[in-house]
Amino acid sequence: MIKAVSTLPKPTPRATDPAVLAAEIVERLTYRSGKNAAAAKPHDWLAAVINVIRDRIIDRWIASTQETYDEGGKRVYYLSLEFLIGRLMRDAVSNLGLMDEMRQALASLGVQLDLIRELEPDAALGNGGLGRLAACFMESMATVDVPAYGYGIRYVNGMFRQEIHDGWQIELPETWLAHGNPWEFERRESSYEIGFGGIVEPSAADGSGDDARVWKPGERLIATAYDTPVVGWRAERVNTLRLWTATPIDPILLDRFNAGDHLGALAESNKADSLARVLYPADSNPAGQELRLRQEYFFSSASLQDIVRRHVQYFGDIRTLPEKAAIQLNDTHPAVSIAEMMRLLIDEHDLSFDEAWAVTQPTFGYTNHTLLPEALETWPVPLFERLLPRHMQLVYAINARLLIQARREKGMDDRAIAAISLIDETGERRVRMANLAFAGSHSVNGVAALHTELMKQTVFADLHRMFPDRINNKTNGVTPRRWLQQCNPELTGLLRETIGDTFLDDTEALSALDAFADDSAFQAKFKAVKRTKKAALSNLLRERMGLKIDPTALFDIQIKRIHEYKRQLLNIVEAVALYDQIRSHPEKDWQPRVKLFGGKAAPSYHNAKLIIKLANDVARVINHDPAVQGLLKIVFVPNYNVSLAEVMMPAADLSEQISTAGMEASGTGNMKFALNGALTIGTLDGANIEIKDHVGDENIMIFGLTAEEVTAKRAGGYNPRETIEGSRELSQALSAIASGVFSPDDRDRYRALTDGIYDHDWFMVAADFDAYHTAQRAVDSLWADETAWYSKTIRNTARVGWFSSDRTIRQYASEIWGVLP
Ligand code: B1H
Ligand code: IMP
Repeated sequence: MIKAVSTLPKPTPRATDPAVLAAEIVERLTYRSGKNAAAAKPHDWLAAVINVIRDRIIDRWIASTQETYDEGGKRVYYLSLEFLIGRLMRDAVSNLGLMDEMRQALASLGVQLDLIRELEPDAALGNGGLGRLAACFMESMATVDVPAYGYGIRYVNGMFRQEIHDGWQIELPETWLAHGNPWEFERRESSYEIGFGGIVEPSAADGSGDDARVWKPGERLIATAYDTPVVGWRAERVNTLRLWTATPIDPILLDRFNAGDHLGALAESNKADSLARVLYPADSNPAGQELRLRQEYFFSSASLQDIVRRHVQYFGDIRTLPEKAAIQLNDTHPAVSIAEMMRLLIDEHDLSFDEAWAVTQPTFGYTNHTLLPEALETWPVPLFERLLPRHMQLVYAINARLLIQARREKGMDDRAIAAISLIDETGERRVRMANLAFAGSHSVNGVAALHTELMKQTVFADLHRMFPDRINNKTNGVTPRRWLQQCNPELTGLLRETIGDTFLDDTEALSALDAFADDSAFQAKFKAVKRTKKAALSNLLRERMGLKIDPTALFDIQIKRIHEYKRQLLNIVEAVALYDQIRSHPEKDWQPRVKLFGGKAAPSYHNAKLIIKLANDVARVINHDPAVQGLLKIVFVPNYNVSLAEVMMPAADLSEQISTAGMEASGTGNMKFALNGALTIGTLDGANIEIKDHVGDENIMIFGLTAEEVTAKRAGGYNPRETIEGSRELSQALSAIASGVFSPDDRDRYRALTDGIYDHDWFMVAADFDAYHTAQRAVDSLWADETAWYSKTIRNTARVGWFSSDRTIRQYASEIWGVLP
């Protein structure tokens, strides 16, 4: 049918000099968009540029894929319900090393790269840290030359767009695919049937002794792959991000249509469309709806069918899977994969249960990202059984073996057995996805040292006793390409002229900068870069919000999902206290400060939405009070996303990382700020602790209770009311908020919020207030001493190179996946 590949003509690899790029851009404009340069709109230029860049990527993509096949080595599969990518154009151009060439090419056509760049929509297929981590990992796996595939869902509507109306969050659909997606390629040949519901029958073969069953799903639909190339630094390797869409088997039921049932004829089609359509916008607290479980199974099944098909096709024997594939579960969202793998091996590949387990367990790894009890995913047994009857059987079978083994262990009592069980029997019976993921994986990792320690002590204590070698730590990292080079070319330029280019390939080489921390000439340059980035943010705020912000003020930034444990409330209450003090003591040497907030609240999270409203209410009052003399400004920046982060991270002087100790698994924003020369004010939580260890105690502002102290306080005797009454600043600030000073239109708006602090203060806002307030005043004093300030911020940039996701991925590769490049 097709001639031998070797006899076919080969495409000529694309040239990269500016003249060729410019000519090709014009060619694409003409023959793809049907426009000449005079008629071309900025979005036409963007489309042409992406097209031209894409060709260069494809050359490398095909070469990388071929290499992986030729070498027949082990592949990594990263399964994640979220990939929070952002824009791709600058990333691709920069990693191909064509930034200057492309700029020149466009300039010769009278077009500015930075203007058309901003027209590209963000691919926002994720909520926050977990999704962005997956995106950083994809880039780093390509960079450190790990053959890897990301697997996820091609949501038509990713993370919602946030507008602020009268201080309240409004959610609007984000339509990133509205004008097509030039980065993706549909792969019609890679499509799989996915079933739900129905019945399970004994194996047709014989029956007794055979572990196989026949699952006859009541519903079926098709998963089809869309591939996006992921370019590593210097384009050494280009990996694949494979996202699934759902389509009906019968797009229209013609018999129904012809019978006049026009809506019913489309029922199947609508059902399939809605399955993979919307990202659940809940960060940290899983939505327990049926559609969510369907999404999880849909993408898990499609991905595993693809992985198994590829393995059998190229290696023949499914039993060798653990040698050729490492499957990493990004939290429990794909944990049903453990049962699905067992089903594929037993029912479709004729392995016995024990043989299947011997293939499954060494293949999977599971990463835990949170210990919050409300965040641990469980599914009601009746729902699980109705949707996935065969998987329910397999979960019981896995559980039976697990619990029999547990019984044999020394010192396992009924309580321990109940905690280890895959089924939670405390109330309505539920399937515990974390226990399933733990049991079915050879490695279970946390994302920062403290978090991993707490995994062993709390949620997984009993499983850890049974499998003491399974839990390990892999502290998170961020890609220095997007989070330094691309978002801060000014700082990158300064670093290159100061310490050379080594750090571009080895972020830890930034340590050479330490020698310049006290050099006044270098400090002046570092400060000038920071000023440029602050001016850029000020401009953005003027354009988007009509605000006038003084770029010489201290930029104090808290940007992350709005969550009580992240304690935006602590920050706002402290701002109110500061406001009081400025008014009472206008004669003091106050340092001008702008407090910036950004972040989305889950639509159903009442208190988080109230905190957004409070930030806006407080901003309105403070920003308009002449008594403040512009010394304090509060800004809530709407629609925080990856692209906004790329502007805000480099503009920060102070990074707010103030979660209740023990509750933030890692944090990754903390790393991005420090890398760009911001000082951290933070608690001993998540990766803050390791950041402190790297930058040194004197270069970070640590305050507040430790995780241990939080636990002890909660265990007994904490009386928040007493604490509040013992702090004049705190009690005044809370009374002002509670009594309606900031909400004259609805005086009781914040009553429940403040009552929560008085009554139980679960998140230790009152307990940590004085320490936080004191640390903030120390920040003021330090800011007043410019030399001291910049020597510390420079040391932050110099010493956080270890938090590169290249380092993290190398650790996963050697210690979990066994694919050391
Ligand atoms: C993190 C989540 C999360 N932890 C449930 N858990 C979700 C949980 O849609 N859901 O149901 C979505 C997300 N996200 C974050 O992961 C941690 O809070 C951060 O501390 C951590 O830095 C990040 C990456 O490891
Ligand atoms: P898969 O790995 O079989 O899913 O194929 C995905 C893509 O990899 C295909 O669309 C091809 O572009 C490429 N591919 C598949 N098989 C080979 C091969 O044997 N050599 C090189 N590339 C391949």
